[in-house]
Amino acid sequence: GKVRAPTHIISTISDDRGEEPCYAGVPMSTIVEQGFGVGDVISLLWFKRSLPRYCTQFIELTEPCGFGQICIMLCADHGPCVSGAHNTIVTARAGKDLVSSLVSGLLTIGPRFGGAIDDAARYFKDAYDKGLSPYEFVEGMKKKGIRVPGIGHRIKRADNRDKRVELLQKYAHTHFPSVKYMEYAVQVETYTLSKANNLVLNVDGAIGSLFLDLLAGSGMFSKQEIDEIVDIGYLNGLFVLARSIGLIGHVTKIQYTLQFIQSPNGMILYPHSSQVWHTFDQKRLKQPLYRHPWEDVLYTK
Ligand code: Q5B
Repeated sequence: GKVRAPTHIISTISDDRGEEPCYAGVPMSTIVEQGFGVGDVISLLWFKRSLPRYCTQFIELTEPCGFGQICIMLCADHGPCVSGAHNTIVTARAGKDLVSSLVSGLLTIGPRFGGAIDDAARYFKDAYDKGLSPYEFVEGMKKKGIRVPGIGHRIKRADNRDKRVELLQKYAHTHFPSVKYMEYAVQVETYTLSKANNLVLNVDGAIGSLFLDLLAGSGMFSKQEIDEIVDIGYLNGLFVLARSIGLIGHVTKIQYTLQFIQSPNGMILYPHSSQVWHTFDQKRLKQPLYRHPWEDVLYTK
């Protein structure tokens, strides 16, 4: 009989062989006709199922809202001074292209900056499921020499909370059937704030704990599937996806061609809106090669 040659790749999330591409079995036309959003597409391609609207809206933070979109919108940018944007700007100013500038910023995402979501979910889940008090959890982490992922921020303080965290919490309180993991994270924050003023629940910790609530509360994942998602680590992808929007913004900007027309009185600028092109924001601003000032470096032996 026929023998199937062994394949080199296994794919379960998308298929472009038929008349139209499918995401987790859902044809593109259905996605468009039924008004799916980015959160729905993330649900299909990351979790291989259509999640309820409140979940996808959380991803999107749209109205009516899904978790994914909320996360994406709130994490899209946080100014030029954070690690990722700084790298992207320096790279663009070195004359590099969009993709190089983008990835140089993305490469800074990790345990300290933006990439603490998966670990926050792992550690909060483990501590909550084991019934550890915030004191036992935080002091246990300290003994192991591990910083609590999702706690702490360079500029946010107890008296200057992160608005993004508040918005995510508000959304979840309104739409999620249960916010037990987030409430646990808040109890942890209460304890860490008694130690230092900047040990707030940060945006990574808020998303990590709330995603646990989303997975547990949606009723669409078995306990084993939740453990696998948390174990594999999907959630930093939300920050990567979102921050790519901001990083690209730091590099590129849509600019209108200005047509110079000579008038009898001198030069007049007429915006010619039909011609639009992308140019480097940093180039548009005529920013030179970046060099850090000596005065800002402590040279020491
Ligand atoms: N301490 C975030 O630290 C930061 C502690 C802690 C126990 C902790 C730090 C941290 C965990 C990782 C995390 C996500 C590095 C942050 C983000 C996105 C962003 C960024 C933006 C955006 C800040 C001073 C003392 C030391 C430490 C102790 C600090 N954190 N203890 N658990 N978690 N957090 N990252 O201010 O006794 O003096 O040795 O690693 O969740 O990235 O906007 O900037 O959208 O772009 O540099 O929001 O918290 O403080 O390192 O000088 O530590 O606090 O052990 O104690 P700092 P350090 P001691 S959100």
